Amino acid sequence: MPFTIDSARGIFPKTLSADAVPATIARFNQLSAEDQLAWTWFAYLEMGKTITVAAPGAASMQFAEATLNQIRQMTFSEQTQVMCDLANHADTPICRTYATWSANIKLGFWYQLGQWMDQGIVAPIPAGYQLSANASAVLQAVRELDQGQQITVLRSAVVDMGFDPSKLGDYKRVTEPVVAPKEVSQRTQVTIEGIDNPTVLSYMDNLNANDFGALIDLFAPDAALQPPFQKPIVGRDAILRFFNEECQNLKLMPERGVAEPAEDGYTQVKVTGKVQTPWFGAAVGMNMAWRFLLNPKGKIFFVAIDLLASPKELLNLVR
Ligand code: 45D
Repeated sequence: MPFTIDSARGIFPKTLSADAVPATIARFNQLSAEDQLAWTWFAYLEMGKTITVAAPGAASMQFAEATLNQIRQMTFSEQTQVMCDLANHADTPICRTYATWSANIKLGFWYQLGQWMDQGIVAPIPAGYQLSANASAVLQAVRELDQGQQITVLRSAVVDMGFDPSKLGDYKRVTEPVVAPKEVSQRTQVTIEGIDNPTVLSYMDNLNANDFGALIDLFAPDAALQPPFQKPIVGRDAILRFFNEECQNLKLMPERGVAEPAEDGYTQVKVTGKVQTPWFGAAVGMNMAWRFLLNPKGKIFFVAIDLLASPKELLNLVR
């Protein structure tokens, strides 16, 4: 039977992903809006003790500027209301605007609000705010995660806020401009112990170079890419859009892998290693796996990217 996207998702089934991340996010989503905001504030403060967010590029802020300035002019109680509305997915103009933003713009927006809360320009979390027992338990749960998992929980808290984009109807997505691919002289080449497959090596090198044109050429027309804890993104157009919107300036540092023939002339490849996001740079190396299924022509039919349960998983290449 030929592979389908659904069956491809099951390659290398022994890969242990960080289930604690969706579990923590589900618990976070059960909290009240006030608790969610306070929780995020405390989690962010705690993280700041060990890792700092790199100031985002000017670009991501510029697109949120009008909304940020609008909030800056408000009274403290209006500001608190806006933040609660965002956590409540309310139907307000600001929540609708928020829903049109790419993940990076949402992160840049909250990064700025966080700075302003710190400086007293935006309503802070009230001194002495008591988290509910549930929220404290969720905070304890996030403390027990590794840093790569912590920043993933925080990112998802931010990305899921605002009005539900699927209820917006037709709208224009607001995203950062696409950066130019790196000059050939600036590019680096990965080496992966156990892997000489040219498609897999080019995938890593083109993503590191922000060369999404060359990258998408490695994919079959009916391909799918499955980001951590998400459903597969299907088709080259949708994958290319995802690369342009969410994958700029990532640093992939694959370490080792295994390649072997699969049914019908396909090849399955698992690679493990680290990934850095521009938000935290070298301060946070996320432990990741890539599970590729290449078609007989050597094009990517499917690739899943998993956040791993523990560093031990970096050595797990069993089928
Ligand atoms: O509510 O091969 C306050 C793919 C309090 C592509 C706040 C990939 C109130 C293919 C603190 C102000 C992309 C899949 C909020 C590879 C409040 C591929 C603010 C993987 C919200 C490898 C909070 C890429 C703030 C990966 C400012 C895995 C929070 C990328 C900021 C992962 C949180 C990137 C930030 C991650 C989180 C980035 C900046 C996990 C950033 C996380």
